[in-house]
Amino acid sequence: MAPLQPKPAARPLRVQTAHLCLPKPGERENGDAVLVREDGEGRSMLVVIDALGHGPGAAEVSLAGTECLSALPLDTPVLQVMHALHHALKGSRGAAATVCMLSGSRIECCAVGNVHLLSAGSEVPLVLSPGILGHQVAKFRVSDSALRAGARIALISDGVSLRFSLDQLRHLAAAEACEFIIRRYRRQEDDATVLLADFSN
Ligand SMILES: [Mn+2]
Repeated sequence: MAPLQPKPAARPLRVQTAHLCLPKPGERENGDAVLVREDGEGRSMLVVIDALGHGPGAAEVSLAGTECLSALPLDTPVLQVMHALHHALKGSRGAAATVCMLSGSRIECCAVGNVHLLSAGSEVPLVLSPGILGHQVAKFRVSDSALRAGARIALISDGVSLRFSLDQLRHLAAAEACEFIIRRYRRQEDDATVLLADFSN
């Protein structure tokens, strides 16, 4: 029998990101962290980690998380990525995190805890998984969907209120939109992060 022909790969979308990640006012160290990795060939990883609490203890945990994720190949399925992160944070105070693995125009996401994902221009039907990475996660819910050129997604830690929509910020470039969101919607009692990614042909 002739071997199955591999499906022709969809032309990868280009991704452009911007982010702001700020410690709680009065703290020097940040328990939130952002990781953006790209291989230049259509694969990328977008992450926001929010370690429980804030200050130096939380910063240590988010650093352990980004170190773990930095070492993984970019073709790792998101479920495996989350298991690796869960394992790496065992024994720590724990964290919430949302991870997106992009390949071509596909986006696979998983979120444990409340780092929210917003999308505009494409549906990313991500359901947050209850639990704490490093402690207990009953079930990792994964979403797998296609992005169109012109789509924008945002990962937002709970130090930022969600009383805005990406649609209302459509006219702003990613970096300006991040600044606008932080200036208007940042909460003062926690570390605050917004990561925006714009997709184009
Ligand atoms: Mn938080």
